[in-house]
Amino acid sequence: MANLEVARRVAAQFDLPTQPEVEDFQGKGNINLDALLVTSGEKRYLLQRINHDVFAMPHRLMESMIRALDCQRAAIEIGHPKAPDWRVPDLIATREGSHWVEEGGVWRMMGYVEGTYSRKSLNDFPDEIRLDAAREVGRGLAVYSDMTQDVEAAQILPSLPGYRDTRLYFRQLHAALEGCRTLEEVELPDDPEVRASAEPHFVVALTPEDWRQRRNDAELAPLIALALAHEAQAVRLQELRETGEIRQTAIHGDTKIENFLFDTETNRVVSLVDLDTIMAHSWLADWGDMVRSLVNVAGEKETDLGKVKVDREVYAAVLEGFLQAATSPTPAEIALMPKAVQCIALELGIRFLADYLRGDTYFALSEKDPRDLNRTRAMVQLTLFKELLAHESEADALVARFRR
Ligand code: GN1
Ligand code: MG
Repeated sequence: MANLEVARRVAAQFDLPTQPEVEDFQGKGNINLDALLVTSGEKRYLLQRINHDVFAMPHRLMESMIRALDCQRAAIEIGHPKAPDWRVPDLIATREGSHWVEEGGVWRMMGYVEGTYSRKSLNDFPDEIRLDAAREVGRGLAVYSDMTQDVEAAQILPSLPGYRDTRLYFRQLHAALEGCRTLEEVELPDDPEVRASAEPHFVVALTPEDWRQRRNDAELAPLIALALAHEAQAVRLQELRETGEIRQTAIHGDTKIENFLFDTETNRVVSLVDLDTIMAHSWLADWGDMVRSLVNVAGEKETDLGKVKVDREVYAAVLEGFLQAATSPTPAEIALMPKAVQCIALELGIRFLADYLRGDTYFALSEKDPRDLNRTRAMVQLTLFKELLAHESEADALVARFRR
């Protein structure tokens, strides 16, 4: 982590009204751990250093992000009918007119979207608005996707090659399960960019003893077996994209609940933030990621697996909110909505699992985190996957009910 001194020096290079004050930001994500809240004059800003260990191409990330911001702004200017209250965060330029500062990595600053809040779980909402919030998140994704539909998927250069590449994640899981310690032992991807960004996450970074202990964990065994038994199903979404049966658009790439901003007054979703992972993929990935995060009201770090369930009412509400507002999904894509949720829960489950087994190289732990955090996260997502399988026919019926 960069220290506060560095952050202050970086903050001072942005074009702000007065000498900025810098403090740690509480709402950081799992990847960009250098996140600071900056106050200057009356306004607040978010300063972040893009984690170079994960995002090897931060300039591409910034380019795609700027495109998505510009597209949303353009949609608002022409009066997008579904989003009278949509808010787009400002990207703050430096005094030299650049969009970022390079100092031990790439730093960017965004205006803080005032008058909004975000939550890590639907359980954090008062009961009486919980289902409205789920509906709102569904509507919010549909609106965001509409507004950014002019971002051409073909022009987006991946900021994180290999991200949401289910096949690659399974290869990494197999390498971690086998305890591979050198790149010679693993099946690396052919694409040189994907290889460069994925390589560090193919080999075990634990002592042989620690690895053995994690690998022989009896509680993990049934979940590992479940994941491996569904490998072919998980890769299905990817295959359908490759054959063109489902379309590729520029998706958001990280649509968990905490990236949706709610208006403090109206409790409507008015923004979708964290534009680090814009990429060519199917909107079904955004849908799946959003739903797997919403229906598990216990959250991503629950240690009591008995609490990890599919909240039926929430599933119905988010589906209704999304399908009522979405304009572009094809019938073939709509039919895949329940499967897509399963795919993303399983995919995320094996990403956490592989990372735990090899020694937390990707989802790095901060000093405050428990040492087995990625084990917990893996167990939550894989348990959720199991619950989603059991809920599939109900989900299919809901899709049939809400599709127009
Ligand atoms: C990571 O860093 P954050 O919290 O925005 C991850 C997502 C996962 C999410 C799970 C680039 O997002 O894919 O769904 O954690 N982002 C990346 O909490 O890997
Ligand atoms: Mg993110």
